[in-house]
Amino acid sequence: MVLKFQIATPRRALTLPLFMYPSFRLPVLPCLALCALSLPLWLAAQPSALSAARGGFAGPAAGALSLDVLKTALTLTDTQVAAIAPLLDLINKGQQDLTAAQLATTGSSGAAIAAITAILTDAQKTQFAALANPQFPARGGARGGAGRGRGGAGPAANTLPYLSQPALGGLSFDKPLAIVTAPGEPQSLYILEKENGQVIRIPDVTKPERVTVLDLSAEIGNLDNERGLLAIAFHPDYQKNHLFYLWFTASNADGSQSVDRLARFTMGSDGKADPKSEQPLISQVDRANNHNGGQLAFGPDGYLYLSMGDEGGSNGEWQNTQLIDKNFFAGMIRIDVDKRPGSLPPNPHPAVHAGTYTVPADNPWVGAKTFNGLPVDPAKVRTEYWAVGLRNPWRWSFDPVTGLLWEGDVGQERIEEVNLIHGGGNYGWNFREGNEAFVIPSYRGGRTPYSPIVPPPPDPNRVKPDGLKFDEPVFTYFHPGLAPAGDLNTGNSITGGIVYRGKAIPALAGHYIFADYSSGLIWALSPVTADKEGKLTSKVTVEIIARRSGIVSFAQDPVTGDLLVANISGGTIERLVTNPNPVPVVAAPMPPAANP
Ligand SMILES: [Ca+2]
Ligand SMILES: [Ca+2]
Repeated sequence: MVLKFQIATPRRALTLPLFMYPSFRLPVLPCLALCALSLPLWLAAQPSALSAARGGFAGPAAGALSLDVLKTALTLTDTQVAAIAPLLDLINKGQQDLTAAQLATTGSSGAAIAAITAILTDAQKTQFAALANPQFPARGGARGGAGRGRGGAGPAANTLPYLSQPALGGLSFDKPLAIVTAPGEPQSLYILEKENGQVIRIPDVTKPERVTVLDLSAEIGNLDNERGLLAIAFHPDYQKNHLFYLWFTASNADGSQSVDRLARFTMGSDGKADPKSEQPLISQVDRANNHNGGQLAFGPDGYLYLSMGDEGGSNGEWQNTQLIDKNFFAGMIRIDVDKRPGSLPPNPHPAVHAGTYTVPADNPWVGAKTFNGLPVDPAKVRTEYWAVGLRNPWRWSFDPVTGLLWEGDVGQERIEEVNLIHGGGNYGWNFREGNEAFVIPSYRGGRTPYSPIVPPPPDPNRVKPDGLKFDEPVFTYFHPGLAPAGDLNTGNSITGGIVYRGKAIPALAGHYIFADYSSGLIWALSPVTADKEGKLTSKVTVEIIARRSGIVSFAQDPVTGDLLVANISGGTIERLVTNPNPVPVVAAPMPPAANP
């Protein structure tokens, strides 16, 4: 199967036993090496003025750019106007309704922004940046030195005001990739080790010691690439029922195929969980070693939420996207592990361990007869789905204060994205990547989202129905080498984070903090309000606040409220702290994305 996969993605540089490799275009090893070499070179803490123009900010301020306004403000020549008009049209349309010919000739709204920038003089570029995003004055403007309007002494622009430093007394871990707390345990943390299958408990974070509470190494088996022990969540009534849930990769009964498995375990009275206490709930056969999701967490409603990737490979080639009546992939599910009165049995499916959970009756596609304008059989729908159209929703979190569900969806060719997930949301993959139309690189010019190189052949019914709209990201950033000049937001693999609710750094209160695994950039997205459909009802600002590569997960210190990260590269759990000597920053070299 791996061989087939490699054939299917001929431009993949090498087979990587590495984690979170997002695009199968760039080798992560060289990237990480470059990142390490560039440690003295920091990225500027300059938010992307232009990212708003490509729809990165979905708030009310992100309106269409007017040619008339640009003409006046930039004093455009007639030649410039003629060249810019169609490019502006492309940006403002967001590619939702462009023709195949337009897509083929212009490529993307990002390319359009770059093309406009290339047409402008330096002075015009500055003006264009300011107009494209009025929330961010152009570099050297009002942001400089005076803080960022958060109240208090905000750090100066063009510095990285925070650092990620070892926490937990410098304890080391083997490829740590999840950190969670358990209800009723105010001092403890649980950490997953990806490949040796250990669930580690730190009984008291103020006196950190490792205690292995479950060894799942015998079951997780195949560990290549993004496989392994991936996520953990404790039941809200954990103190009474001692139940917790794991999401991991394993083998099916005869060992012939890899599965993504959701299973329940019971913690024993001795503080250890017996692997034999396992009760699987879902075992989804997964043919590709990447894009296995996923985060696992109970929501404020007490239901269990779980995110799944698109099975893997690239381009959505396993044909699990934009479907609700096939397998458990490319979305987020919401299930009732307590089988409350009124919840419904799931529709039968080979992946479902019958009787182990039910489906909340208000899940968005319960009883659905259509999806994306096409008929579906309600008896065959995966009623477990809460949201769809996700590529590899690796990490996400509920903000306990606002209830908003923040998710980072890993991109493929060009763009990483932050989403606010809501029930019934469709986040676009693989018709969209970030805030652009997604056109398969080997298939440009056509509108089918399918790769022509992997059987079965594309289903003609899967051409995007005209007029179909998707939930757009809250924030996006480009892969290296693709951003317009001056946009220093970059990376290859987003790690969704958490909303900062600690006390040590008041300037970050209520900010959504997330990172890119590859570039190491860590961002703070300002507090927002949103409607029930995840649409922002307030302005948002995003800025780079620190840099640390290898971050695969975020959590909160249960005692201090500090922001913690799992650094899979360093084998450490780290803490975000104020940088006593903010470092001047410049753009750091990264390998260009090998996109068309
Ligand atoms: Ca997979
Ligand atoms: Ca999307």
